[in-house]
Amino acid sequence: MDESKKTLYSAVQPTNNLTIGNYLGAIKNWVALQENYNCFFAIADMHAITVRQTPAELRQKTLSLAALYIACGVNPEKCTLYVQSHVSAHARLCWVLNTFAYVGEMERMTQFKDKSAKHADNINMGLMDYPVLMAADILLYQAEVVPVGHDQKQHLEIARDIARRFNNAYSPTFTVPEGVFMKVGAKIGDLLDPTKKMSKSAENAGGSIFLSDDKDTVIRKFKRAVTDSGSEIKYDPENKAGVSNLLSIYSLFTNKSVAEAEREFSGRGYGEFKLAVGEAVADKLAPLQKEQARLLADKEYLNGVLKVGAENASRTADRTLNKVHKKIGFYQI
Ligand code: ATP
Ligand code: LTN
Repeated sequence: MDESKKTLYSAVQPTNNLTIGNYLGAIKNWVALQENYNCFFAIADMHAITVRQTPAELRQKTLSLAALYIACGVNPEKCTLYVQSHVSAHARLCWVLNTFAYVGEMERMTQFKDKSAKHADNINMGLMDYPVLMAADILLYQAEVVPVGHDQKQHLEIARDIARRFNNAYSPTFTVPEGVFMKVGAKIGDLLDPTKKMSKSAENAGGSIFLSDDKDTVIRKFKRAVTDSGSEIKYDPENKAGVSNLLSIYSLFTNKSVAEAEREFSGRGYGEFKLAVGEAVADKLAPLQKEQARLLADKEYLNGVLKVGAENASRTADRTLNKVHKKIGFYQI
């Protein structure tokens, strides 16, 4: 590990298929950041079980997400890629941090309220404890930087609060992390209701583009995307949420600025514009899907990456956990 570099941490849950929202809001940025930071990228399977999962599917999705990270450009030679449940320090630090988190503040979390409403038959303690486990993830690695989508902002604030509370109660122990949110891309909207975030688990799959969608599906979904009244292709999220969302997606997939994209489509119709966005996205997804499939066929390689990843992660995580155990007064032999 290069000690002169800052540490960066992020994770995605292996639930459902990933959408282009997850890609643009999170994974795509990791690839650029991995050059300048010591990166830890986890597959958050412990978070995933806060909503009931089918065991065989969870197993398969975990491996599939590992392959996707690598297919997107995450380089296991440059960063630590691992499965959260393989590193026992996460659960152990989470327990300690639970005593620094308050029930009231957990109940007020937007995601907890949303997920409780959605899964009213299973409002389990894990769902409420989700932000504390996330704090444990980040704090174990003394991460300074955490790139996530906008929806995780509240959880990141809690992680910062917990770090400060612990540091104040004992002595400086945890680095207080900073969230990193991209200006464009941190909040990709649903294609059918652009004011809502595009989600893996949306009720209507027509509003989400999955990274696994084939070209026909991608084009069909973009053709049905809602646009706004008027006919101008202009970035104006307040008044033109649909068009602005499509411009963001186009800009991020083609690496052109939003202004360039506006110029490119000026004077052209919505139909033509939506088709062009669909084509641009589908063309980028095809090679990604192919590479993911190739990697998934080589399970031995993926297992090797995850094994080394868990060993590296454990080394760093155990160091922090030991410190914490000492500070709180757990008896050491
Ligand atoms: P679910 O809908 O199942 O709750 P999710 O789509 O929110 O899941 P997560 O695994 O919770 O996915 O999030 C993975 C990463 O993707 C996080 O950094 C999150 O902020 C980001 N992300 C999720 N949805 C979007 C979106 N629509 N736009 C930008 N970033 C997003
Ligand atoms: N809750 C996050 C996934 C996640 C995460 C983390 C992100 C779990 N642990 C630590 C950043 C840092 C989500 O995106 N839904």
